Amino acid sequence: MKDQEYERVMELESRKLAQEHNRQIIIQTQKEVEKNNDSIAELINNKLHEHNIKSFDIVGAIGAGKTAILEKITDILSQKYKILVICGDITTRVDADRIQKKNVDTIQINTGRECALNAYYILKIVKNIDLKKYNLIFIENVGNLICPAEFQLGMDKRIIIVSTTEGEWVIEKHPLLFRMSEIAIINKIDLKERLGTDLDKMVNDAKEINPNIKVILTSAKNNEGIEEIVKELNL
Ligand SMILES: Nc1nc2c(ncn2[C@@H]2O[C@H](COP(=O)(O)OP(=O)(O)OP(=O)(O)O)[C@@H](O)[C@H]2O)c(=O)[nH]1
Ligand SMILES: [Mg+2]
Repeated sequence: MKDQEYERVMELESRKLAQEHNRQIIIQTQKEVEKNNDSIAELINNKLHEHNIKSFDIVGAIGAGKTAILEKITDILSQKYKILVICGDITTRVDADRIQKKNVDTIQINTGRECALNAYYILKIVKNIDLKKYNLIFIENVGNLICPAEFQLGMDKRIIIVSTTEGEWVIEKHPLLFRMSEIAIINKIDLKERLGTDLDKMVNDAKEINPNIKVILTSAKNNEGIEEIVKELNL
């Protein structure tokens, strides 16, 4: 999208921000966010490409290990790249504080009652940071396997994370996000035996739902599969 279009959305957004104490305006804005989400996402992606930034959007079940995996991969990647991690949660900045220890910049978004981030949140960040500072952006979405499907965030690739503790049916029950993702991580394989989770079924389900998806088995606890994720990012 052209710079003019970017400026127009920025201007619109600034005006909304100025009015954010007006309840009625906030409600209108929410509707507009949903309507315009995809075009805002496209705009964000173009802006990141202009700055040669590669970007990844991580979604997954609550507690599947999104932050744990991010801690591990940023630990490796921060030796070579300048990284920003944006974390979405209903409340607290626990995840951002955890990842910040890995020598990367972090921004925590608290969504309140909303069960997913949307492009509007990300636009606010993109327009307020110096993009020249970064080569890589990761977003950890709110832990949820349903809501994030509604909102593209303007990242290059989506990574979905589930784990052995959610049971072997978790993938077949949530096909949409698997269809929309490029990489599927099945984490906590160190617990597979103890839980009796049928890992083969999980892998097969992911492949059946999306034959193009790359499935990676990991244990963030034991560092298994972490290098494979880094390789698959194709940086
Ligand atoms: N055994 C085991 N535990 C893990 C693994 N990965 C993460 N955990 C643990 O699982 C719990 C949740 O991990 P997080 O990384 O916070 O998960 P999350 O997906 O970011 O959670 P939310 O952001 O709250 O949705 C923590 O206690 C982790 O230590 C793993 O591979 N094996
Ligand atoms: Mg987390």
